[in-house]
Amino acid sequence: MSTIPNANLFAALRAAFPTDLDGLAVETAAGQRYSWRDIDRASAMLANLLDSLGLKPGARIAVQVEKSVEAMLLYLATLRAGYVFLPLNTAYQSGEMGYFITNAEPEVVVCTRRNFGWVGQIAFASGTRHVFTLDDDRTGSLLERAAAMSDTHAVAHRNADDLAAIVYTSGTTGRSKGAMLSHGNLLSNAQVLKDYWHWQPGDVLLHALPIFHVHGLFVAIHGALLNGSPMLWFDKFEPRAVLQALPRATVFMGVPTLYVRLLGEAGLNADAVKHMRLFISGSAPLLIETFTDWQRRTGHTILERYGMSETIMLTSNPYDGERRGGTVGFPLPGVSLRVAEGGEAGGIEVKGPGVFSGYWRMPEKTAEEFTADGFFKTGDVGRISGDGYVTIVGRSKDLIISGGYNVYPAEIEGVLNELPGVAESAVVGVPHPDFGEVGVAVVIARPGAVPDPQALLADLKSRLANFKIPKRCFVLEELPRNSMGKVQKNLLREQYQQLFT
Ligand code: MCA
Ligand code: AMP
Repeated sequence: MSTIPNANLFAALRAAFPTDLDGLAVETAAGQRYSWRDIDRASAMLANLLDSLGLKPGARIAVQVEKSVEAMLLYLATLRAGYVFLPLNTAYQSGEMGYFITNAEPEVVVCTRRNFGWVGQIAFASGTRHVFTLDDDRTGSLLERAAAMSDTHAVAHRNADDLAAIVYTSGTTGRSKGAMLSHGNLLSNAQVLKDYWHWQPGDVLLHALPIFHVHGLFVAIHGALLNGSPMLWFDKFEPRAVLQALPRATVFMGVPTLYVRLLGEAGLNADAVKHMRLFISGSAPLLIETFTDWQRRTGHTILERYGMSETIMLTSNPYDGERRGGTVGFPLPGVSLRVAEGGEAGGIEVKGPGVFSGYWRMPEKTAEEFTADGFFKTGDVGRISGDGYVTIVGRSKDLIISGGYNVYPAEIEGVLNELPGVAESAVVGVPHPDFGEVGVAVVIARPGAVPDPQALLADLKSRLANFKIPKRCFVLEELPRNSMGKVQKNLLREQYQQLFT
């Protein structure tokens, strides 16, 4: 028997389950209840199913399914069996999925029954041996096969630097890159946040974020499980239903759009949130108006934090001290954060136990993103106040964050430029009251062509995830350029600044 402690993240989460395994672990909005024993047994059955497939060590399990408790169980089972989880947003269309699957070469793909035809075709064509289905009503071949498996499973032994997940994230140019996250990256971050946010007995997390990305999958789920806290589970964010459930919760995590939509509910007041302990925001800048409106309406001060797929959480406003609006707080314990160029504001560079080991099969890209002394270049621009608060003032990367989802203009422009009648295009982000920021496309026609903006957007929608589609499209005579011939996106941004406000 190995004497080295098991660094598998699941082992730590399982060790934090309460002693009473019959207590409530998850309750869905539809009233379905799962005990801790259910979570343990079901993740064991799914882990045994994965083990029965004879997968290679390090095999990727790619999952594109709607949010459900079973989807979370599949994540936990993948950790438990020691394979590598690859979450994929259900909005991704076939071109996007084709790229992820050929790049990651998963041995197992799990998709919805509705998408089995096309996802299965892509997967089998790129060498995937097993394609299962899983729907959000607890049906599909994955659960049918798992039902025959044993409900006990010894957690696979993993080292801290063994891979646990690959999260795809786009770059300034080119295709998406898979950020490789280890058991050690994920567990160390979860442990730091448990202390920093004062997770405590009696906590209940209201979980209403998607679980395809770091915020909902890691920050939220690990937080609750590592504290042995139950979750009130919403497959979709419905502000009214969430508001009604808040009296039973103590912790809530959201992207700013969720707070904006909750503020739109007349019933949001101090009484409705009187049992709450903590509201956390991240993934996109929280406007100071939202921060102060929330304080005024509820008496609670939202705690804003900052992170990335490549690093998990990096900074947080304090639990006890001043939560300063417009800032993302202090570097978390163990995180070294500096501003490049030594000036007032500059590129944020970070080092710490949550920082990933590199991009999947892209050693050159990985090398480009790290400094000679081992700091990761985030692409965010920030400054640090005299008393240590970090403020994100902009981004050096050309990125739009819309409702907490990242949209890379280069990707949209690449697809737009291929459409009939389009000579060239530019996509910029402009302020939006609901999503914070949305994309606007500007297109230059080919000589003699008269492209219809609505038709272009409809065409884009069949090729890209819906949240990436610009909300408006304009056909112009020419793009503003500087003397070097570079498109001046700042001028386009200024021109369309007021479009939605
Ligand atoms: C939906 N739509 C959007 C977005 N979401 N448009 C722009 N940006 C969006 N984020 C559009 C759809 O394309 C559709 O348009 C219409 O809205 C309705 O779609 P539906 O899916 O019903 O929308 P919704 O349910 O109202 O979704 C809004 C949402 C969602 C709840 C705010 O976007 C969301 O859950 N966002 C959270 C993202 C998140 O978890 N990010 C964390 C990433 P049409 O009808 O024209 O098709 S992790 C991260 O960033 C780092 C690590 C960190 O620090 O956390
Ligand atoms: P992702 O690629 O999905 O991991 O998104 C990471 C990016 O989200 C960061 O590089 C930031 O630009 C942004 N981000 C996350 N949290 C915040 C925040 N609290 N304020 C501003 N930007 C944020």
